[in-house]
Amino acid sequence: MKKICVLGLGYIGLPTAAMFATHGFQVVGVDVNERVVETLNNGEVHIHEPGLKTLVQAALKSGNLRVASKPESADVFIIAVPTPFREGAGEQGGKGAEENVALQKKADLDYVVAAAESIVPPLRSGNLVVLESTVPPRTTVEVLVPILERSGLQVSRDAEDHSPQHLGTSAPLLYVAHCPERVLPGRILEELVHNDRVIGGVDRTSAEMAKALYASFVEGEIFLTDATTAEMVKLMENTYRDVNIALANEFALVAEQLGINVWEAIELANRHPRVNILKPGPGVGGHCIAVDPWFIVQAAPEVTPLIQTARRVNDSMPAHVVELVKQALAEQRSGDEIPSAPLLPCPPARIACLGLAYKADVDDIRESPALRVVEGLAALGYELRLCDPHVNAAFPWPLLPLVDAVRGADCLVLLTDHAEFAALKPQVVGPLMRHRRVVDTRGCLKPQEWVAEGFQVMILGNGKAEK
Ligand code: SAJ
Repeated sequence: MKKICVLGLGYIGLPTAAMFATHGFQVVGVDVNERVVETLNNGEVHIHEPGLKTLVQAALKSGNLRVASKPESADVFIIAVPTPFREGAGEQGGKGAEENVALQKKADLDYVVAAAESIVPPLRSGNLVVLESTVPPRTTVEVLVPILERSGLQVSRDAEDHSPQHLGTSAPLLYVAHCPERVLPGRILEELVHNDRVIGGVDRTSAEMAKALYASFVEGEIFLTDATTAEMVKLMENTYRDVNIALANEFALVAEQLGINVWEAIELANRHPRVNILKPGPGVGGHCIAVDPWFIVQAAPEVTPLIQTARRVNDSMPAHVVELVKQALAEQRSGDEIPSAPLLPCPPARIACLGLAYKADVDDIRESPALRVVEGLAALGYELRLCDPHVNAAFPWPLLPLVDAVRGADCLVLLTDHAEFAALKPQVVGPLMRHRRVVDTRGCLKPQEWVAEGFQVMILGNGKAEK
């Protein structure tokens, strides 16, 4: 039985390890975080994802999946560690270029480098190393390969490579490929199996070996290319989505000024057979789409104004939501007795922020625009109550069950379209509130229902008054 060592037991590494273990491989899952190792060894799972706990428990029970804190010798190594970004000043070109990229964010490859270095000692001739982490173009060939070759083994570059460096070498070989993950949080297990995969080999043999491996459970098609193209494909997918969302957000801002409803307009525009505009919202979060476009920018800052602008448009949305909330609270209506503008004498307006996760029905708060909105509202002096039934984390403000978060509130701000929130009934929350105001940043409430219950309703991207 082939043995696979998976480095990084996060959102991608853990499901991948469990999937291989339930498809006939002996798998060692490695994580440097002792708490993750301990949790899994106790039969618990630290990530909320439909079906994952059952799959991991089955894999552990079968004996095919073991969890450890250090890598060990194997036939295949899969690196699935995070690649966060760090803020950095641009390094390229003249003064204009520097200004342009001054706020650029760059890939932090420390985890990838550390994972690669950790497998140098156990590497053996004939091993295949697969990088799944999303990385800037050329990372596989320029960063990963040189680290792996410190083992004394040479990375295979097919016989067609007649460069003097490789001609006649008899050093034992390693095979290296990039196989970017493409699964959607919330649907990871289903997409791991059914999505098509792109595999980029440092050479063709490496790509073919990786294909044979993934074909054990992937039912989608597997396409082969070179490693750098595979890196770029992955980044292009997420950048395409980011730019599309930025366009939707820009349309939302225009719609607010022009007095039209962007949600209605997008729905109608999408009836065109070749148009598919995504949804506006409070911004783009998560560990992928808000991060990956910067990896392309970092590789080519001078020729990526569109990608950079899209990032900035999406990053500007939380501040826009704060403005909407201020406006909603500034509109005094008959029956309003308390000061609702920020920083007025006590009591300040009380806001219930519904949703902290970066998107619906997940527990992940990484890069979540909801948190930026919460911080912006807090900075204005509002009294905040937070609610997110999926999230369990510490915040400087109380994280409460829905009823407690809503009780006594002067305004609800819906930040994440979790199913629980989309199904909220104004008849239920209205009587608990001090004032009936709601700001919907996801366009998921039915405004007429709320207006009928006496709510003042504000919807991001809707410039039409809801009456
Ligand atoms: N969002 C909008 N409007 C939309 C769609 C999304 O504002 O119409 C926001 C979401 O609320 C969220 C963010 O964008 O804050 C990203 O959510 P998402 O569901 O679009 O994507 P992710 O980050 O959960 O997963 C993406 C996926 N990539 C693509 O769809 C091209 C997934 O397939 C990738 O595997 C994943 O990134 C990754 O790991 O790279």
